[in-house]
Amino acid sequence: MQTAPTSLSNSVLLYFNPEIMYGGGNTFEGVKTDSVAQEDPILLAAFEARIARGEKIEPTDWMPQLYRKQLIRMIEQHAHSEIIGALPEGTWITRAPGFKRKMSLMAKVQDEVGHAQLLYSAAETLGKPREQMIDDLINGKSKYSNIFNYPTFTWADCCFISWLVDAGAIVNQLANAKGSYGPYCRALDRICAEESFHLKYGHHCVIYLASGTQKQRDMFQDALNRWWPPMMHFFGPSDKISTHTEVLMRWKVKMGTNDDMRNQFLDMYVPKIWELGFTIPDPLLKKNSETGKWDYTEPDWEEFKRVINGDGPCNKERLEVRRIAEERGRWVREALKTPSTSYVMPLA
Ligand code: FAQ
Repeated sequence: MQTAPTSLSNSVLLYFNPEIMYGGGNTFEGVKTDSVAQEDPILLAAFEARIARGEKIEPTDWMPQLYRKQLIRMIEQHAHSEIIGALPEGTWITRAPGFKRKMSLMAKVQDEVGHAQLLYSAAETLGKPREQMIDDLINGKSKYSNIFNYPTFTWADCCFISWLVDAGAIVNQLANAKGSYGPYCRALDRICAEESFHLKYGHHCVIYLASGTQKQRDMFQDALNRWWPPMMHFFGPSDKISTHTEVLMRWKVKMGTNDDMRNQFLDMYVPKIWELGFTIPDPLLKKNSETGKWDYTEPDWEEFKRVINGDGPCNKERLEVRRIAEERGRWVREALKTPSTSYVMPLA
């Protein structure tokens, strides 16, 4: 039986032990099991009792390998989503309409990158080095959110992201901030505070378009038509086919199922979109008075699978941009690692 890690340094060391190594993007070669059968039943029961009491699990506490593995997978993917998520809007900073919009968008994009840093730190507490997470992203081994693999052709696309993608992220993350893993929850608390501001900014941008000229309204309607299907995918596959929901909910990492989150988003934002006079491109979308849930056209899960597995419209471009950024920043990281390096005044 595997012994329980008793301290963070122990758990970090475990990472480098090929026998019991975990991590490695989506594959997690080190954890040989997807069950808890090999865990000490007494430790496991105590761990689950703590979660049931609503206690936070901290990095130095004992945890089942499967909990560690699932957390690394999910937090790492979330971190990648923030850093890649900065790209579709980032390209609009220079083209944002007016100085105030440019300043706000620049601040928002910086926040998203900051969220990635918080999340990488949270994932690192579980023992997977940041460098390896970045490598796994660039090599296409780790996933990141489907939605950032679509192009932002117009300013309205950018407004859609700032309002509705941020809204979706908040629905999911406000719930999960009440989850069980301390470092992730604390990162989510801070992220949600900033995302709420992004949401207000995005809503302001969309109201401006909605109350503008016909051309501006058409531009947002066109964005809504293109972004609605990936937005429905954003909350993850339907509960019928989700693989990880059950275990993540049992351990209070996820505080709602994918369908719950999708439904909550529809509840909160469909009325607001309709209020602005836009049409959601789904003829079946309506609140079912019997179930109290939204009926909608089943999202195209084949497209979703293709996109999250690397074959979306912008996957290659997004990863290439990250690869170049990584390469260009290498000298900074090297310099930081070498305390003896002397400061050289730049020539220009
Ligand atoms: N995209 O079994 P499930 C943001 C994968 S942050 C790509 O249901 P789970 C901020 C999943 O990984 C957005 N892949 O998975 C921002 C799994 O594959 P694997 C990100 C997805 O974990 C705003 C497989 O499908 N948010 O937007 C997606 O239980 C604006 C089976 O799925 C988070 O990461 C997807 N949408 O539930 C930034 C929040 N959905 O790993 C810039 C934390 C599923 O077995 C601008 N994460 N997959 O190979 C979560 O809440 C969960 O991980 C879910 C997925 C709900 C995303």
